[in-house]
Amino acid sequence: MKMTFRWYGEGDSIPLEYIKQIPNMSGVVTAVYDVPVGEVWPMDKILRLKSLCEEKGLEMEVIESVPVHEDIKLGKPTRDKYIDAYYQNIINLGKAGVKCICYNFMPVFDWLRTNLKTMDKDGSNSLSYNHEELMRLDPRNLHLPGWDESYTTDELNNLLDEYKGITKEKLFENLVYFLQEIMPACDETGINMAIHPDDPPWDMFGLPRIITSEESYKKLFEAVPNKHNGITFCTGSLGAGRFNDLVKMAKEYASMGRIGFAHIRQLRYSGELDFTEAGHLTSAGSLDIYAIVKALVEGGFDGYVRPDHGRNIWGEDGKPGYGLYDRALGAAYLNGLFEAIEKEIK
Ligand code: DNO
Repeated sequence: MKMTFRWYGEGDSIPLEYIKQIPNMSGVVTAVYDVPVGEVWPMDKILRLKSLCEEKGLEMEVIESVPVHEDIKLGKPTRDKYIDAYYQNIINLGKAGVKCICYNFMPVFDWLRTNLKTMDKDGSNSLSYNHEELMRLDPRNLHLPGWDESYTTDELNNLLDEYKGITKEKLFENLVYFLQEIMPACDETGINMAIHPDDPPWDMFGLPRIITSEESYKKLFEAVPNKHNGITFCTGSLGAGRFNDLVKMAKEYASMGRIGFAHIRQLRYSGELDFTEAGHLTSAGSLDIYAIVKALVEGGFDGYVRPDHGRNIWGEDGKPGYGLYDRALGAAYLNGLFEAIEKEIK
């Protein structure tokens, strides 16, 4: 495995140097953030990011994310021009030495939480999700914090209307269409696409979500068998669904060579659908992180890993989920797990 760390580009308050100082950091996971969704990322912007990383001794082999334009998810006639741009992005990123692209296919919203600063009794705080609270929100007048993309109220309402006819089946067909169109760019560059699961893994505000469970992956791999059609195994997203057997899934998809990227994060269940994010250690939450890492290693996983969402600790007031300290602790813990398990298995 290669240990990596998410870095939000030049706007990130965490210096690359600090990231490099975390033991075993091979590189960062980043993106070009100032080009509108659906457009081609200029080569000079990509190369600038890469050289900033390399100056600090870090690789830039994983991009998270190249966002997918809503017209592609909606299957609108305009999708083809956005797919062409996506195709070109893959080619450009391949030229810059990128090996893996993380993306998602969630309609309108990326990950959703109801509280970004849930206090723990130890003084740390983290993200949490309360289903009833979410259900009480008016999707037509939403002001949830933490989205990767924000819309004006009008834009949001128009988009929600456009999704009215989009069933899960239709959305899945649109995903398959997109993947089939871009796979030649992956064959050419060797880049692995790694779809991020829906977070949390159930429908939101009547919008379909399709990457949620074992059944989704079965359909996904059957529909697009190309080896570059891979996944981001995100323990926190999939793990929010108690129906998911993460150990079994990790082993199975790693053995199939489908896991390009692993996001490792911990959560603590507080209700059937409710959870609070926690420190990465197994004993800190409800997911058996040790067993998941073991399953990955036993399955022959050799992709990228990053410690996902950390808490705010030691007085840090970081970007929600993406402060320095707790993610660094998470990386150290994961490094230890991987080393121990890999040596044991050999
Ligand atoms: C949240 C992240 C997601 C992820 C995207 C991938 O912390 O894991 O925002 O980057 O869903 O496209």
